[in-house]
Amino acid sequence: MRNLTVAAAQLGPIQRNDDRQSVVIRLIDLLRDAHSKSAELVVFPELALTTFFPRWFVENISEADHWYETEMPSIATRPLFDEAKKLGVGFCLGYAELTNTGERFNTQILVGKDGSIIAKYRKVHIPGHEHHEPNRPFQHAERYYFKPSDEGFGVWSAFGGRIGMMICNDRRWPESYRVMGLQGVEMILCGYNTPLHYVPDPTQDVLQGFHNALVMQSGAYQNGTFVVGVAKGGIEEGVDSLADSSIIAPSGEILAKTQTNGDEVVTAVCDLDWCNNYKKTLFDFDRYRRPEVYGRITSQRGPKIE
Ligand code: CDT
Repeated sequence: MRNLTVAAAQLGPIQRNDDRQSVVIRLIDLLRDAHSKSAELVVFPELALTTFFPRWFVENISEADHWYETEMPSIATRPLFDEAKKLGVGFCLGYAELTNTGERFNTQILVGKDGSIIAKYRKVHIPGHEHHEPNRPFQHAERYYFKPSDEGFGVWSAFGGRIGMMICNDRRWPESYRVMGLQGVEMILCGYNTPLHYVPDPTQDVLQGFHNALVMQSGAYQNGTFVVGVAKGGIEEGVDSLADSSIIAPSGEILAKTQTNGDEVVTAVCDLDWCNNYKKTLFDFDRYRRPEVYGRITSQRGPKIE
């Protein structure tokens, strides 16, 4: 047995005027709650320090600079790092990153029990649109605010296992899980902000919870890995977002799920050896995969009808 107790630390909404200090106080409260439930690793959502600012468009992107972090830990987040180190718990945190060369990424970090940054992941699949779409009830201009990362999906030896990261829309793409599966991933950490109203096709609105569970449970099962999906849910600046944070086993079963759409912690004891029940049987990649017939997956982007 290789037990790792993980916490999904869901956030309720962060409004536009909530400053970093007030958000960090909430994160520390969640961290303490998770620690009291024996968590060793606490997973926070995507863009966990600010409101989901891509819902607004600004003509000059530098007007949005204040939503981004230029260093980590920053002055505002230092107390979270200090508290985690004091308690001896690791955490995973999503935030907007502005690099010193002016690049903007949707980023998530993995922090060890000693407070040091083990790994950084930058979102690969950037959804939404790049230009202002004034007819929408709200914008989803992630493609304006974030550059898609070319660094891909890493997996790191940490917390006694093989840990990978992805962010929100990445969870809808089977390639995200598989690239990590091929590096022996045992637990994937994923923060998300998912508006319940999908403007391009509102027929999907009532299916948001179903689709969220569908992709993460399938990805877990098909790659023999735990998946920890963590929401920023509730009504943020008038936009209602999915909660349903969950911890999913390599069997595809949900081990723990939040019940509210506010700040809430759920935990599960994850035996990482459970992954081998799948990795060494049905999904023994070395034995059963056929990469020689999967060429189209990496050689083309969209469908080619011949
Ligand atoms: N944050 C994020 O990636 N959200 C998307 C919303 C749908 S695309 C407008 C998601 O896949 O949940």
